[in-house]
Amino acid sequence: GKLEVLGSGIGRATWLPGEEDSCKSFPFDRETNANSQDKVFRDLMLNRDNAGGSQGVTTAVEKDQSVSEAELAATTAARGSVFYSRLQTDEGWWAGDYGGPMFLLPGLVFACYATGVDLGSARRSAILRYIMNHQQALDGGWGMHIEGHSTVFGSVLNYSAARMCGLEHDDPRAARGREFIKAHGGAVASPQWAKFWLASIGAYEWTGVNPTPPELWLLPYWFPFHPGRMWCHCRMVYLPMSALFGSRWVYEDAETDPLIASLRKELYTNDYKSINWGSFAVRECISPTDLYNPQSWLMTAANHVLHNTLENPILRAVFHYPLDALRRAGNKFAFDYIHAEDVHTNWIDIGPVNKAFHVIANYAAFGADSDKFLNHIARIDDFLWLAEDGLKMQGYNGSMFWDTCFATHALANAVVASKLKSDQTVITDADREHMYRSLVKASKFVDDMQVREDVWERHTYFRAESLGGWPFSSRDHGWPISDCTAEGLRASILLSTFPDFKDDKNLHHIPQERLEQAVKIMIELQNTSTNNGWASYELNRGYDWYELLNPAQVFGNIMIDYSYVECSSASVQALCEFYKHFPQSKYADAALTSAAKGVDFIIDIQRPDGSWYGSWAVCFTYGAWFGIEGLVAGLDTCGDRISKKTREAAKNALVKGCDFLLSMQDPQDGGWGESIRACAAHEWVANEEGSQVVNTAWSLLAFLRAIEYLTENDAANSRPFLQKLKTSAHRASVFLRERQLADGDWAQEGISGVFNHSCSITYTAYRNVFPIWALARYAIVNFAEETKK
Ligand code: LAN
Repeated sequence: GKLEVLGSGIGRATWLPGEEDSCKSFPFDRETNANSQDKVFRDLMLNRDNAGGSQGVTTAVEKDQSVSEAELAATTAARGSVFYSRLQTDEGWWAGDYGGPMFLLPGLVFACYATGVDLGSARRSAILRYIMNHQQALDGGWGMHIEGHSTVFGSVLNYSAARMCGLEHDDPRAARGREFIKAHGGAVASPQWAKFWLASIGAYEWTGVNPTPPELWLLPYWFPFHPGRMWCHCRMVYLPMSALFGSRWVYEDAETDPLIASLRKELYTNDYKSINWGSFAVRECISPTDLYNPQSWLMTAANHVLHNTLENPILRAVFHYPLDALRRAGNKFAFDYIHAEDVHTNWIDIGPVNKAFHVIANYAAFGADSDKFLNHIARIDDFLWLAEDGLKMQGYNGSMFWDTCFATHALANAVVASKLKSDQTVITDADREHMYRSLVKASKFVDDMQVREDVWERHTYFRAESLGGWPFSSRDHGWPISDCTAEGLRASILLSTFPDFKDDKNLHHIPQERLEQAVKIMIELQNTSTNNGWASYELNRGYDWYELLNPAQVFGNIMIDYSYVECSSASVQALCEFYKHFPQSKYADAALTSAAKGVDFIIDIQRPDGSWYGSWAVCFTYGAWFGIEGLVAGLDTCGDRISKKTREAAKNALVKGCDFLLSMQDPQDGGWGESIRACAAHEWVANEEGSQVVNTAWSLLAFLRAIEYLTENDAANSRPFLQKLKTSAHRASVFLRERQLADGDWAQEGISGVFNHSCSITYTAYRNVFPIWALARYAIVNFAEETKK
């Protein structure tokens, strides 16, 4: 029967059940490009009966001498928009492949296997297809993410999951996988998280897992180290880990299941029974292939001490009364907390890792027939996505809201650009109408997605305020994020003030009061006691030294929520935008003060070479786009809230930022191309395949903002520099145009997103949204110039 889904269900991207086979109709060759083109979904959307409107017949402007680059850019943006709006769902959002990490799907497969959830043969075979598609031709292993080198982490998890989905022991691909695993030390050499997962299914022993004691939840919050002070993603993964560790949960049939017995042989170089699980050597063993973030001496010492005291069976027997009571209390809090997180997120959960763990935790605590467990099963499809490479687990329950905000800017700018040159038909009326309708639909979704209340018992469960915020995916998920709130606010203001929409009854205007709620939450999220920047979900609650206790080995900088240029710039921009449109609001003044302080942060974290490190997408082009947009927003709006000195510093930072980008532009094709490896290296790494549209669009957007600002405020002094920027922008526009495909799409190039410095994540929307946005802006800025002349 159909499982009941809690929550509104709006923005739920689960069109795929029953369609699992359709990936077979599209070729996928990892060796050419590890990224799928997201063809399955796009094909489905393009062929809908109700796709309506234009079929992308926007008049192409012939490339002759009389047509300016700006006109060509406007046309290309319009064509791109018409195509992209055909991918919009009826609820007004855009979705796309949000895969990339390779360590998520196995968690879900393990959880379902161990709790007896049948994913169905269609899903299983599409999952198997995905895993085998991403086995590396080079060495037979699997990476941590689709563009990464093979690791023991990726390999033991994917190998085991593939076996659960029907990969035969004697299949030559399985043999190659085993070969890689064994050559690198077997499952004993895998990082903490893999050991944890394997222990849950009974293919590793709990005594060989470094402790994640649930007792830590019982510490008082004023204690300097408390899990409630950790970055929410770290906290929410540690949570079920502590509960499952605390109860040493193991798949009940592990001892009799032939597949588990076989995995115990397949994943190890030695006889399973002979392994000295509790030894330091086994617990701390990790393959060099996996070690992005070597564990600190402090963490090693803490592991050792905890393992030999709190987890020592003899000590536990002797002091069983206090120790068991503590463990029971720790477990109880952890399971209550798990339930609260389920309620807060309508059983979606904050991310894919705790989602899979919570499936097990609910099974363990409440049983297979409980509503609580079944509510989870009903929300599994939210995380699955089907593309040419197969069925994958996404990094979140989607990126719907985030993508919709950016699409709104892109489309709105394309509409404006298409109307500036009335003597030249850059777009048909039918197509423009189509774009309007798309924006109107988006306005409903933006409205729908704003969070309307704080979560239940939020203080007990370390939750910040939610009322007025916007999430990254959907309101059912509900965790608000600083920059998603900022983008939501910006998109709402843009839509509400869009000149052509004044009388459109269908447009959703968010009332001022609710916009103020968003402003309030953003002001509260500024880290005023440290650096005046914005972190992702919450205020920074911990300390830098928490990183010494990072147990993950494969990720860096995950322990606390740091201030980021992206989150800070988006917040500054949104607060400025709010001030401009609502100067009478009771929050206007506070918004401006907050934005002005934010400018300091953006200046402070610029690196000496003029670059900004982008933490959530690849990498310095993304950082520069935010850095520059944030600075200009502040300079334009904050008036005397910014001191003379800061104003000078901001201008210098702007020029330095542009200089950095100029130095990285490809002299041949005028584009920019950055590799995902830049994120781990913390320095510019050129993309091996050359320039890419997404990096180029970010750079172009940054330049256009700088050009506008300098032309307006400093034209006399910066003439030669402006000329450089304009020439460079022209070349970038040509590059973006020439990469557009005949139907208005752009090809998926290298992966765009990243998290925790080391793992890539797919944003398929970016290849459409950013070129459209940048080209449209290019047209608008240049038409303005032409008119002035
Ligand atoms: C995301 C996705 C969105 C992203 C932005 C809003 C773009 C960013 O500006 C702030 C950080 C945020 C919210 C973000 C944080 C880390 C996430 C949640 C992810 C990259 C999506 C997946 C990732 C999550 C941690 C993956 C699960 C893996 C673990 C190691 C727990």
